[in-house]
Amino acid sequence: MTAPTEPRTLPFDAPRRAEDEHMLVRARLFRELVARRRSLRDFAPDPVPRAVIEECLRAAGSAPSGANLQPWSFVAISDPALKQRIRAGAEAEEREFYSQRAPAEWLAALAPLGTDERKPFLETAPWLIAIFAQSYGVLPDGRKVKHYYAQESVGIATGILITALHTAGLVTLTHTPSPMGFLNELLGRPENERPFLLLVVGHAASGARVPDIARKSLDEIAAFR
Ligand code: IYR
Repeated sequence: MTAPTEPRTLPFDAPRRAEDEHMLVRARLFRELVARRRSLRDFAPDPVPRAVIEECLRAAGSAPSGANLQPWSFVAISDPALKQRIRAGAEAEEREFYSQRAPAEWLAALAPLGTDERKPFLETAPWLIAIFAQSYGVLPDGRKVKHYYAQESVGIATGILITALHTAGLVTLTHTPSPMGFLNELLGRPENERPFLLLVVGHAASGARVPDIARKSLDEIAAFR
């Protein structure tokens, strides 16, 4: 048995420690910012610079992940022909979902959102970001590397991505056409990548409306012991 090697370390670049009141102000400002995020289905066709998307993806790539294996891939799509094919693939699945696959209980849960099989926003929005979770990694020599907590890691990265895009002044829709296997085919993704979700990104159409739905209160979502 070989002796374990010490991990290499660096001094921690700690965030500046804030006074308690200042922390509370910052926490409140952040809460107010993120509370204004809404899932939107009515996008303007206006373009968004690629550099903004790149910065937000870098933010997503800073997420914590199992054993720091960073098991995510993001494919940012602005090509109109590709968006059209993704819309066609998604709508084909959604037609099946709404007319056959979805149990009545699921359709009832979706009723307040007013969703249906039509997904024009997949063509209207300037960017689609297809997010993939790598169930395992592949080394240059072809050997497979196990990934730990891939779903959790990609979920955290996606949360940071959504928050980064919102902070930049963009709107998003977390879209999950089901099943999403057609994304591997259209985007030429390898076997080890499973579609996680399709993020629709852009600006809101003028006069866009959102469902009148509420968020749970702190008491309903948290406990202190
Ligand atoms: N994928 C379908 C259905 C759908 C499912 C859930 I859960 C939602 O929160 C919203 C929609 C669609 O996109 O219409």
